Amino acid sequence: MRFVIVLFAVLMIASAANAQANPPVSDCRSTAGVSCPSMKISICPQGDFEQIRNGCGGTNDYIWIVVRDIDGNPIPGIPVTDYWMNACDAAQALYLCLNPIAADSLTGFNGRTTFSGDFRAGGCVLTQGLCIAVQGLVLKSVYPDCATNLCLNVVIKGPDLTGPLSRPNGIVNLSDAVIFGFSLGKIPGELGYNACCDYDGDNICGLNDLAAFNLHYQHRCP
Ligand SMILES: [Ca+2]
Ligand SMILES: [Ca+2]
Repeated sequence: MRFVIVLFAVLMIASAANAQANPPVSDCRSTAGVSCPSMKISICPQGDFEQIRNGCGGTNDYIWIVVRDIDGNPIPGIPVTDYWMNACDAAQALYLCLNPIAADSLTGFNGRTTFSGDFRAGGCVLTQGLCIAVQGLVLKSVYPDCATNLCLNVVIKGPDLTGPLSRPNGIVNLSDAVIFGFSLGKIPGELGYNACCDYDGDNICGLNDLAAFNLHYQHRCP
């Protein structure tokens, strides 16, 4: 009998500790943002093109998130790989590698952390921005309505634009080179121009972009 009581007590303590360590995330009370008004990141599935910290022309930029529970209390200690981002517009959906983004740290006592490193994915998002998910929940906006996905003002470009299903597929290879080749030397308005191939944003798919494409050729998700 004594053993049963002790076991019960241990289970109750373990259960309470678990509940305290891991309250459920609220997709409505949590929120996120970008450190500059409009961010642009060129990405490669291998994670070795631009980093989020380079997204506003400098080296110190970031995406931030504050994770809260249903009561609005911050949730500290969220693991760094419990997140993903993708296009708000499903038609521009990215190909996400395993663990496509990692936070810079666990969420702090205020539920906050930042992202400034790699984004390992393929694809291109020119309009409507990115949504962000924590522990599988896509954040909603704006509290208390929370009727739509929260969309961060981020433009994504990169060399992996297509694959066997005419979608980005996490590898930069010949089919992507064909798309890039059509756009090379073109400016907006010209037949074949593809803004997704203008990585440096100077309104021409030019030699700088070609050099970057070549650098990432045959790269793939790790
Ligand atoms: Ca591809
Ligand atoms: Ca360019």
